[in-house]
Amino acid sequence: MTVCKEEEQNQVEGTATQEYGDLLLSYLEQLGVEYVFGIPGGAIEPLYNALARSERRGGPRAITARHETGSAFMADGYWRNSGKLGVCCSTTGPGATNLLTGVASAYENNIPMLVITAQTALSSFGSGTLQESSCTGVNTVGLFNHCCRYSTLVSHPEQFERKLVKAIMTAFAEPMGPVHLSIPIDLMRTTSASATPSVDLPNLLRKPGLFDSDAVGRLYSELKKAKNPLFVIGDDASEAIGLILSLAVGINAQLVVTPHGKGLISPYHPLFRGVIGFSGHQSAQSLLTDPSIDSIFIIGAQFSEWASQGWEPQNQKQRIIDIEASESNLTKLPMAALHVRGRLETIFESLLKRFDKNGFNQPLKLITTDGITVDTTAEKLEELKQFALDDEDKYRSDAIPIKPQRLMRELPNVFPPNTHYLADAGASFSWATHYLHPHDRRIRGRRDAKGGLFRASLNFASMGWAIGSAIGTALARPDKPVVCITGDGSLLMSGQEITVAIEEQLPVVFVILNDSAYGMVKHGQRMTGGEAIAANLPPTNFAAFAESMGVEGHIIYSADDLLNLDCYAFFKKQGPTLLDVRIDKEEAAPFGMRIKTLTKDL
Ligand SMILES: Cc1ncc(C[n+]2csc(CCOP(=O)(O)OP(=O)(O)O)c2C)c(N)n1
Repeated sequence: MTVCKEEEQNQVEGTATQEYGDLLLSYLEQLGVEYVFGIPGGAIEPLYNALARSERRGGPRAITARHETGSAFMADGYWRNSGKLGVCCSTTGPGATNLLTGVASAYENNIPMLVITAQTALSSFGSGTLQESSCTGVNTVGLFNHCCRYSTLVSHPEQFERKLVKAIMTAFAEPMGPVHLSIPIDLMRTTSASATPSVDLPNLLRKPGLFDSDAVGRLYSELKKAKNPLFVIGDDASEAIGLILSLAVGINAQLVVTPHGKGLISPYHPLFRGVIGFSGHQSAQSLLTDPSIDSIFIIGAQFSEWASQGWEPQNQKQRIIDIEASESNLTKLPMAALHVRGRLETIFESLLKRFDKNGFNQPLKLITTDGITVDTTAEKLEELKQFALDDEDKYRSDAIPIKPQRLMRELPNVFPPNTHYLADAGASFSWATHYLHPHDRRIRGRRDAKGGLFRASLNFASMGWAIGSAIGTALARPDKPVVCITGDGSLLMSGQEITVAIEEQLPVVFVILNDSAYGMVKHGQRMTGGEAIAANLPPTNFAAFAESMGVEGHIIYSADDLLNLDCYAFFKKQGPTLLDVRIDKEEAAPFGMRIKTLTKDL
């Protein structure tokens, strides 16, 4: 362990270096945050000095990304899988502007994130100093104002703690999202009176178990009388998913998920009927308008374009009951017959208690129509699938080059059942939503709050999100296998982040759908009759690219090439693996519904 001279001297004198950067990190430590993602440089150096001191005493440490947006994607993945605040930082000027896309993505996906950017020294404002980022230069507070719930300049030491606490509380308030502090270099290196937080933030952030008890009473009656209920589950339901599944089994409710909610429920769950919305399953979508369904319970779902495509909830309003912790979700379905607000975990606990007392009317027997008890072993799982896939023949095809549909079918067969999959913007997301069905054996019961096995960043849909986010996921969950599915275009945009997985010795597997094209754009142009322009990419050997970085790389041409690899071994070593999959370029991903939206007339 190396201790810098100044600190050695301080230790001799019994004084520890105590700057505002140290105070900031003490607050993060109080919240259990382990990492600050970013790239160093000039004006942010005082924070990095504090990070070095923090790392030496076992506090939060720096993870160095290769592009600042990658660091925001990593912070996003870290939050989604640890439930701890995502934190990223950059220097002034180009560091801050590079960070913007990742922060905007977090804003659109309600990810609580603390964004620290360095600011020009206060005394230099207006002087045209290098990378000036104040209101007289490229105004970074202004830039982040449009994609953060709070964006402010800390212009006096006495504001520091107040603004930091306000920022973190705002990040976790509804709707959650990124917050930005612009901290001048001179202020960050000012000695603070104390490096100990004066506010007990974990206590302040504790979410009360509040809910609207009258509405829950009405919800109970609706659940009790529903003969053929449907649960539509979104990703905000994750904190209560085990309880929700217990209730669904109790009242025999069919289950569909939004694209964001995919991964919360086993595709082989006997009540699961598929994904609605973008790239989902027609059989799931048609349940939304099926007249035999008497009530549609929408739970923790953001009804953005991705989920609602083609469905007009106003036509079903008397059947819709919306159960949400987030007001912003409620605003998407104002026409619902009943709105139930509150913490989902508390609501479902309360409902289950009532059912436990009064009994379920029609519990699902975990028995099939043939009288066979449901067997959830991997061999039997595929038999239980109760929703229809498009192009089943391609899902099972042995053709070379491998069909992307077949690739998605085989990934869960070669990777462990508890693998976390992240699918990138582009065709990856679309293929995975429709065809990737991890062998998740969870049927009901209390579950890990962050237990989803599939993630995508839909609303902002930035290419490269999955690459950074996979690294954040692996840091948050070192116990879980992580697989990132991405395109060659996204890899050429953000593939440099793989070197972070090397440095951090993270066994993430990157699966590249290599079609020498911006595939989604290419096929979108074809589907809409547009010009075939700007969508081709030069053929690239990504396995060789991986090897140039010292990463194990394999080229996959066929299903057999994949099945012959020992993919479990990839997770037993310290560092990433890359699979360069040469997919059939002519296959168009199932994103027809998106095309309908893009070509809609005014
Ligand atoms: C940062 C960013 N730039 C542009 C786009 C628009 N876009 C959406 S999908 C796509 C093509 C992605 O290509 P690739 O990563 O190769 O994936 P594929 O669709 O071929 O699987 C593009 C350019 C985007 N979503 N994000």
